[in-house]
Amino acid sequence: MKLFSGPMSMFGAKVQIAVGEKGLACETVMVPFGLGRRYEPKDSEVMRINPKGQVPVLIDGGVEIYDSTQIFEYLEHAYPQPALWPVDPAKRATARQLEHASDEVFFPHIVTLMRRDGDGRAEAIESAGRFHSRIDGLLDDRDWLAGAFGFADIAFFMATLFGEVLGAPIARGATNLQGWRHRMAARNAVRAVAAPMLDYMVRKSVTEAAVAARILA
Ligand SMILES: N[C@@H](CCC(=O)N[C@@H](CS)C(=O)NCC(=O)O)C(=O)O
Repeated sequence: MKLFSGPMSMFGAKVQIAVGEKGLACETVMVPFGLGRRYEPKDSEVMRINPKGQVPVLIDGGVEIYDSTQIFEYLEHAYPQPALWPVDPAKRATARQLEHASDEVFFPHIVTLMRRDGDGRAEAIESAGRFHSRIDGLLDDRDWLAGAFGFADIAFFMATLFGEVLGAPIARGATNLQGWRHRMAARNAVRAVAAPMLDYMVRKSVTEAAVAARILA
């Protein structure tokens, strides 16, 4: 299996972690990335497989697919153990909805924080905080977002990592969420991906060593 990801790709990191959690042998190719030029010029294999020219892209034998959530679906069908979606249909639907909300409802607020002009910053931080509170409440009666550990946790961990780095930290008072992040950071597959990414961000002055240390504490 070959995975194209990027040194600062939130979506690529989701798949890297999932591959690690499933214990799969994988060659991970980090496409060239720079803070100024971003992903240009695009990798030719990524361009061939993904019309959007984005990572992650996965090649597994004859399967060539893109999009982190689509790749999660493939991984779960092709490599069911350990399961990262709940088996029960209702629980699975809830887990998928949480994974989707992490990418498509929460993360766009964090993307707003990447804007150089600072437009919409205060509102984005407030909205991210509201989402944090919602998940903090959800974690009142469970250790993981959808019951057992899985894809929803992986997606939200990566999205909150970028939130921490870009100025939307998890509040100290959100104790359930703080505990969840601590449990996430203790997982080998999570650390194996998050630690080098945070090192890269510290080296490129995207964040400070103290922030990186707090995320992985
Ligand atoms: N919905 C896609 C989003 C992928 C995405 O936005 N990838 C970014 C890196 S995190 C990318 O390759 N950006 C380059 C570009 O858009 O040109 C997924 O879940 O994989």
